[in-house]
Amino acid sequence: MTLITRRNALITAATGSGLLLAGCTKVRFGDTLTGSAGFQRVLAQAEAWTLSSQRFLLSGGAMAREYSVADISPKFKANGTLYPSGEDYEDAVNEEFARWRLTIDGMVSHPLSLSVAEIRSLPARTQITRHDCVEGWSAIGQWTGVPLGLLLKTAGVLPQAKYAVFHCADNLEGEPEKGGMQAPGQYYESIAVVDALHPQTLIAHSMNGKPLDVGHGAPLRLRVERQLGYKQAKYVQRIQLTDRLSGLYGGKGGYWEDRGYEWYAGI
Ligand SMILES: Nc1nc2c(c(=O)[nH]1)N[C@H]1C(S)=C(S)[C@@H](COP(=O)(O)O)O[C@H]1N2
Ligand SMILES: [Mo]
Repeated sequence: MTLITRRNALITAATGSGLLLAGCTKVRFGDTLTGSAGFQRVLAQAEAWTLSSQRFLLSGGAMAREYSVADISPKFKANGTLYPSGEDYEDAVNEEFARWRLTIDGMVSHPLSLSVAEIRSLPARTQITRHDCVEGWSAIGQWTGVPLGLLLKTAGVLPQAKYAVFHCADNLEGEPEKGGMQAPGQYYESIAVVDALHPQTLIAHSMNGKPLDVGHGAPLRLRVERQLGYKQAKYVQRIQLTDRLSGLYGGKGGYWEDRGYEWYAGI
């Protein structure tokens, strides 16, 4: 049994790296994208990242289970914020996220700022995983995105950084039916740097082969597959590397954590 599981993991590993290489051929040299120094730096790191994630897999690193295309849920519920309020997000939708940037800053040696088009052009990983929400529902979906580890290697995480904090575009309105514990607030999340570097941790731009829709977090969301649904931050705009969570929002490392939920939320 263990052997079979292990074999599957290795096959997954091989497929994963194939995708990484295939992703490289899609890079559009000679257009405006080459103007971005950050984008070029990420590309230069891609091979080193492929090697390091392969090493992780071969050394038996724990992977979340991956499913087949036939397992994809016909309906994947959207939960929490379904459409961020405010004109800024509405404008961003109308202009197809042309001016949306993902910033990586804080305890890094080279802060990065990438457009959605740049992120879409980077080497990608595709994985089919099960999403588990604490509210008691699960769904299997296929996610495609750039490994967060590749972005973090490029940004150069400083040794003292312990957490990656994801700042989202939505203010989640109060939902009284959730026990009255919930007050409105900016959605955010955080994970440990070691989980951010895991090969299945992605900044996803596509779901089931299509660009993310608004309900599921367009244009960019986190997938951190060994943790619960509320860790999977949608509408991500900024990733901040830090050595402490106190002082950010409610200080407990996430919107739901600030309202009493567990921080690690492993599955
Ligand atoms: N920005 C943001 N991210 C979020 C939420 C949210 O309300 N806002 N809800 C979380 C919860 S509780 C779950 S279960 C998943 C739902 O993801 P989905 O809408 O793609 O199903 O997103 C998580 N990430
Ligand atoms: Mo959830």
